[in-house]
Amino acid sequence: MTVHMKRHGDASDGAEAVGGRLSRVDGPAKITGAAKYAVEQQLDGLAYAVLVESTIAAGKVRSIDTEAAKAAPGVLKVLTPDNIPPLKTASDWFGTPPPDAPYCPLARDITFSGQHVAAVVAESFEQAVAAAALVKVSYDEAPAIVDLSDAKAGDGIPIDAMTKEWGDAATAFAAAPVRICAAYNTPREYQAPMEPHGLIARWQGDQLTVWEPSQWLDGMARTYAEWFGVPFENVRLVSPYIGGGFGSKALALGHGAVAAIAARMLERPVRLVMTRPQTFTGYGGRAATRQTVTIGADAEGKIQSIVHRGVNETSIDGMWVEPLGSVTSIMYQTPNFSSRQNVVRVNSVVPGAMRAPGENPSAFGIESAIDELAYEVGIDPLAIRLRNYAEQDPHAKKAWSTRQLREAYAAGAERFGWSRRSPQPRSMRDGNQLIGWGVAAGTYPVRRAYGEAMVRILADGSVEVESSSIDMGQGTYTILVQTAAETLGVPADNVVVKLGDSRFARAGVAGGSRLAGVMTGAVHKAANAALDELVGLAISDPRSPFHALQANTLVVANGRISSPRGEGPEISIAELLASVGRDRIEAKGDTMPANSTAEERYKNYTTIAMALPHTEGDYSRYSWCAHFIEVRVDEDFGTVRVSRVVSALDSGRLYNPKLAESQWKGGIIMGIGQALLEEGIVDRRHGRIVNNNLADYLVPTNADIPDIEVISVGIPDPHSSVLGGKGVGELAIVGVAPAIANAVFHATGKRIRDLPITLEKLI
Ligand code: MCN
Ligand code: MOS
Repeated sequence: MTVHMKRHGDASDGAEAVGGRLSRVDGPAKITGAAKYAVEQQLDGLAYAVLVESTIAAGKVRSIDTEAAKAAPGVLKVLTPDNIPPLKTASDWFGTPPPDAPYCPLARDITFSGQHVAAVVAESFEQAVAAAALVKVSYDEAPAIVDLSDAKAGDGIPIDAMTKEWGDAATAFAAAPVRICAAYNTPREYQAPMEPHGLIARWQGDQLTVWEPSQWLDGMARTYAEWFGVPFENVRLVSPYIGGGFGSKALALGHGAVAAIAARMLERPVRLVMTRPQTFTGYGGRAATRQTVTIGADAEGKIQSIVHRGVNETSIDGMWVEPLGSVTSIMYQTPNFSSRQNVVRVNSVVPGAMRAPGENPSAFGIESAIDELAYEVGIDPLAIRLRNYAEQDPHAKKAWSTRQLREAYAAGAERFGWSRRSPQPRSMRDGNQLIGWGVAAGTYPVRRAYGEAMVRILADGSVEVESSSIDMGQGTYTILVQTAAETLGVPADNVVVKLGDSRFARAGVAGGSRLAGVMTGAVHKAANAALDELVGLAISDPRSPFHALQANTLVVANGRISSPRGEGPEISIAELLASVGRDRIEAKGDTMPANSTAEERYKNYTTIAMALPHTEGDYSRYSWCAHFIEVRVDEDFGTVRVSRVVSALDSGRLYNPKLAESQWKGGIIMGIGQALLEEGIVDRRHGRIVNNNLADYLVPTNADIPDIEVISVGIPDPHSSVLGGKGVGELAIVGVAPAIANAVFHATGKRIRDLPITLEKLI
């Protein structure tokens, strides 16, 4: 019997072109285990490092007793702040020149519980774990500010750059006939990627190779290079597969510095993998936030004024701003607006990026508040959104590049059956279950940057694409296969995309949902350059059967070249290359302005300083979505289950609808977790995260997730990217939590303004 393994979605159904539903080309490698993740590299002489962390949240390390650890079997080195070489401070992700100060990834001054204070390196992982338990650290403990609700926390530091104001919001609010004022809280949340952070670092002379899961190889390579004072070119990052990042794997972190220092000191490759609990303190999750949203409206629900005040936590010595006014300032038309934000320092690791930082908690505030306004005025929550629809960007005062939000409301409402909703809270039920229907909108800016790619047409007619960009599950490999296949006119099976090595053509961060737009543009450009060269050879080389034909009469399709007018033969790309004596065509293409300097190019790939503002020029660019969600609340137990989700989304043109839908569903699932389950709980005595593992920090499982329906309402947006797409990866999480909170209100009559919506808040 012959078994044909046909790739699902092939040329016959148009799946291979941009916009087709080609299945993930990296899928088989992942399913069969052939995909090698960073720390799975087998290297000769590998040593294993294990971190020792502070057990207090504030104070000083008085002493570290390493004697017992050093004497333990297999131990090669015990690293403390006293015996490791100082590094240089690296520049931040804007590329701001760093202070001329040493950087030490092992701390003497403790600002949070779980801070790295020492590390043990041994011949085996087990020996390192055993010896790490023997390191004795004594402290002088100081009082800690455990979180935002701590009496010592104070009002914090105003972040003036976050202030957005127009009109006179206070006066307009005072004069408004209908007023809403409510406070909304979101807790600490964690990215919880399936693959924990970790790396293998190896030095060969002054050359450093780092195998590490990374959303940004070139940015992280820059940081390693700056820490160790070696040229950028000396650092190679390798990260072909990544088990999820969700924002947490974009930057080089302290544990990476520890591993690289150990590798240099021992002159051996060193592997360091975080334990799951360490992933809750080794880097930051989403900052806890507090917001007050005040809306003044007329009796018909037309908004006159919005006043927004936000606070997010940051660490004692680091700065993280979670822009809470981001959605508040653009979602609805308002003549008067004021948004301000403070940050409060608490004894925590510096918070970080987690899927749609800023927009996500911001939408919880404004999209809950607009729902409250709807009930106050007595109109439908969908109708009030349409009544206050922003026809242009109310803050930037520019036209939207594209905004299919009205279409999203219409398509989602129709599919969900919104018109059958009974408006009164507690008016829909199924036996013991109260049923609630909620709606909320979401948005995320289109972040843009320049990209670069290498495209090679090889002697056998196959195509190779190389880029130091990455695929952490979003689908980069697949959409770049589609882009190259379509642009060059070859079958997708003939295209191999290589990612995840900083030796390849440079790439910026896979963050802010920008990579797909950036990289499809770059590959399109490089592939076009390769195609031009191929066709040029075909008509100019005397050995070519197409010699002296017009370039624009040649057609390359399905890997074959022909003249539609029947002049000359139809031959394969391989045959053409053979006829002209070439073994490859190679074209590097980028979307940078032609006169860009080497320094600008370096900056473009290694910092975010060259990113193009989403309100650049005449347009304001955002992706949009509307979520319609049904919940069932058990009247006796207060348990909430999401039973139905219909979301309509505008991400512009989709490069691959199958993958975009999967991204959107992933975002919605994370949003369900945020609404109902996720909360980092701080031990008030020790400032520790209590639920620092996946048994206690709950993320949704299959049983928590109903059927989710996603509908694309986007149209190509030429202002957002080369191929017309807008961002996909982060959009769909935005608005899910408020849609659920709004549905819970509709079901129960209880407004929960404090995430997550757990049963004790409903009783
Ligand atoms: N896509 C599309 N059409 C578009 C845009 C995108 O079909 N117009 C599809 C493509 O399959 C593309 C994917 O959506 O690969 C994501 O594209 P994009 O929105 O540009 O986002 P990035 O590639 O920059 O990915 C980063 C983004 C972010 S910032 C987070 S956080 C996040 C996310 O992607 N983390 C993820 N999605 C994730 N998905 C997985 N599986 N794991 C993560 O850690
Ligand atoms: Mo995504 S949080 O911008 O990596």
